[in-house]
Amino acid sequence: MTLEGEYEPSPSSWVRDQVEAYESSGGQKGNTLLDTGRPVIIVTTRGNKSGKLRKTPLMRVEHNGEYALVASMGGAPTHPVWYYNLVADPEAVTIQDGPEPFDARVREATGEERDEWWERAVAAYPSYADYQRATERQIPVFIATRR
Ligand code: F42
Repeated sequence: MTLEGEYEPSPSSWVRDQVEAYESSGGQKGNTLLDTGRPVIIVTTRGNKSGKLRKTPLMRVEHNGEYALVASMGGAPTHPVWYYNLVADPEAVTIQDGPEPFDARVREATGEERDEWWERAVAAYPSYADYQRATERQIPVFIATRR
């Protein structure tokens, strides 16, 4: 079932603005990370406490119609909150990569599968490797598949 509910914009103005630009232009604007020119997607999750919809731009890491969602948060010591939202409900997720969002489900990658996706993630956005070196936690990688 498509994710429905009240949207609570991010407290970070640059994240909020990027989501607004992306959605209002059908992915024509706000579709890269700042001046890197690297593409982003918009991921919607449900807040695991508030129940509100949270929208998070993430780097676009796509392979055969599936996507990696990399919980890097710039190499911060803790996981981003959206990581916990997805752990709480792996089916409560939509992804927008272009004009229309689609419903997805996620699973956290482990072992060889994570290694393969990590390589793709670093190819798409090399700074992920720096982020992993900057933190002691292993950066989680979800694989998102269309429902
Ligand atoms: N972050 C990444 O981790 N990986 C990426 O590849 C990535 C790319 C990227 C590209 C463009 C861009 O603009 C941002 C990018 N970011 C990337 C940053 C990303 O968009 C997020 O800002 C970042 O990962 C932090 O995620 P967060 O979920 O921790 O967001 C914080 C700032 C946030 O919104 N917090 C909310 C708040 O109000 O403080 C809470 C959101 C929430 O889900 N709350 C829950 C609820 O129930 O509503 C519960 C909260 C709780 O207390 O547990």
